[in-house]
Amino acid sequence: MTPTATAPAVSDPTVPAPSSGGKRAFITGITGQDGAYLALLLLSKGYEVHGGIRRNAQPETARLETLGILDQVTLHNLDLCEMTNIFRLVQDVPVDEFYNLAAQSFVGASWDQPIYTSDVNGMGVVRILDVLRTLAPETRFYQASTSEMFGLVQAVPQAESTPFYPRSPYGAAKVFSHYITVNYRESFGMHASCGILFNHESPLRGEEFVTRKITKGLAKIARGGNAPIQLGNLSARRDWGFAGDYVEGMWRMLQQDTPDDYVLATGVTTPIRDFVSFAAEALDMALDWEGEGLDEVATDRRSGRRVVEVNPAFFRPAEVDLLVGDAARARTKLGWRPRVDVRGLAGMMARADYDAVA
Ligand code: NAP
Ligand code: G4F
Repeated sequence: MTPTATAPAVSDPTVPAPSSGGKRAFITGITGQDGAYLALLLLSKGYEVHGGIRRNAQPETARLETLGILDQVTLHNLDLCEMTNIFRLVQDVPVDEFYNLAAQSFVGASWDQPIYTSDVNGMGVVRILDVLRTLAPETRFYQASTSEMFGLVQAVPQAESTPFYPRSPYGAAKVFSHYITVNYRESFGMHASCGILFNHESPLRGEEFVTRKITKGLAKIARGGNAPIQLGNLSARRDWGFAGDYVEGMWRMLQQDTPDDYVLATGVTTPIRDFVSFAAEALDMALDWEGEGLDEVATDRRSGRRVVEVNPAFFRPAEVDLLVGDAARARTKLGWRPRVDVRGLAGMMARADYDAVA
């Protein structure tokens, strides 16, 4: 099938080896937030970009379309639960770099789907690693590890050497995939690196994540809606950066002579409550916070409208209260630095949602 702007190209025939000029990369999870930004980055660097897409009645290509690159990437059917998909893919599409971004990525859902989450986020990774070591051991591999592995944090800030203490089935599965990647590197000499990424967001963020839920909810209110945003734990703190900056760090990891693990983070941690206020400011709202616990609310001083209410339905069985990362290794060895701070990020997302609601 030929790639078009409307129908994803799902290519099954064998793809010849890359030409001597540019590199070729494969991205699992190319339809997600990070996958779309990484594809854009690699295309800008002259890569031939291939990616995995799950068979769906309605293929999820909206982010690739938004970035204007759907017709520049080649998509292949791939589900990480299906070993045969991975085997055929690695056999048929030789690549220089393989970025594994696919995951059941929503922490909250991982308590409802712990086995599925463990299969995709844990076993899915060892499936890829074992096929690569068998068929294409020279391929450079990136694993999407996460600050969620630190969970009940054992040190502040968190660096590569900080012990893990995951607090969700998602985090536990990611600890497995992190260590199995390290193990394949050490056992088989593979060029396999893990990026321990702290939260990174963008206008392409999934709407179930708290930042996007906030900016979309605020945009609707700013456009005249009257439904307050229902949130859970307002006091949890996250180290939020911009996804576009973080994919640059992923790429830099695979350009190193020696594979390693790297934290990517801003080093600044912000409560959910403050993220709401920053995003509201960008839409000319000024929030007053009153009450405590389940009775806490935010009201827009200018319009008098209720903007946020607490809803216990969004509390989690176990919480990660404080994440803040130390990205010194990435700064020193990769020359990586985030360019967008949390206030700029909240404003960028709020304005994008405001424009989209119009
Ligand atoms: P995302 O937007 O939710 O994207 C996840 C991608 O994985 C989607 O393309 C999804 O495909 C795909 N996927 C899900 N299950 C799959 C399966 N069984 N087989 C193949 N593909 C599957 O997530 P993201 O924010 O871009 O995150 C990218 C990666 O980084 C994830 O591994 C996540 O756990 C990790 N991470 C994210 C952050 C963050 O703050 N964003 C921080 C640390 C680590 P569909 O489009 O079909 O659903
Ligand atoms: O936006 P969140 O759902 O992101 P979370 O759980 O930090 O996970 C994200 O970042 C991880 C990196 O640390 C990634 F590995 C993972 O894939 C994902 O990208 O929730 C952030 C915080 C939590 O403490 C949550 O309890 O926001 C709190 N929160 C409060 N109210 C809410 C809500 N979260 C969501 N999703 N929805 C709420 O209404």
